Amino acid sequence: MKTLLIIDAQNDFMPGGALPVPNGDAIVPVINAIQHKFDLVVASQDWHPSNHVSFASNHPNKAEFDEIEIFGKLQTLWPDHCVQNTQGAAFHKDLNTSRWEAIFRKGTDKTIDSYSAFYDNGQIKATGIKGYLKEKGTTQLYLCGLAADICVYYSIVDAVNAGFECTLIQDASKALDAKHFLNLATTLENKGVALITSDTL
Ligand code: VGL
Ligand code: ZN
Repeated sequence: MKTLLIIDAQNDFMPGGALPVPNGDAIVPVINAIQHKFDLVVASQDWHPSNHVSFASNHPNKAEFDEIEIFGKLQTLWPDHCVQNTQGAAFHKDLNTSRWEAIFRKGTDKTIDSYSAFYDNGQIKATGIKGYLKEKGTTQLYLCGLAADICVYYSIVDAVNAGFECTLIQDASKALDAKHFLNLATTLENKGVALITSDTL
């Protein structure tokens, strides 16, 4: 059973947004064209309170893109983005959401960030998506969205560990740092993840 998981296709990650991914909006028509090929379509949504720990603005002596330690792990400090109930947190207006059966919100706890759609960065709290996808009968999980080198990457790692057969749809994903993503793509391939383009679906 084939499921498509669309990661964080939100305005703040699109050109003109608070934390723009280069060419982020190029994924929208690609995603719209492929959704009908899946048995189930779900999405994640980065959904932060304004006092979130990952925002540089909440650390008076730090700058955007500085790193700090949270629960023993390095955390990049981001511009304020995907604040709950703002336009920046909304999905791109051209994205067809009619087939989406569920949206999993993440990053809602102000004390910890959550890149993956499965768990927070400390692997403490689950979103429930693993159990949801299993109960729905998902065996093959196809992932896409923004940003390929951050939230898509960490979601794939958790999905592989959860036992799903994973595929990354490359032209339906864009990275914040495309060079860095090339290294991560090799890591994913070594974990058995298939890297494809949407024309082969
Ligand atoms: C993301 C940085 C901070 C993402 C979310 O969706 O890739 N990146 N929050
Ligand atoms: Zn975020």
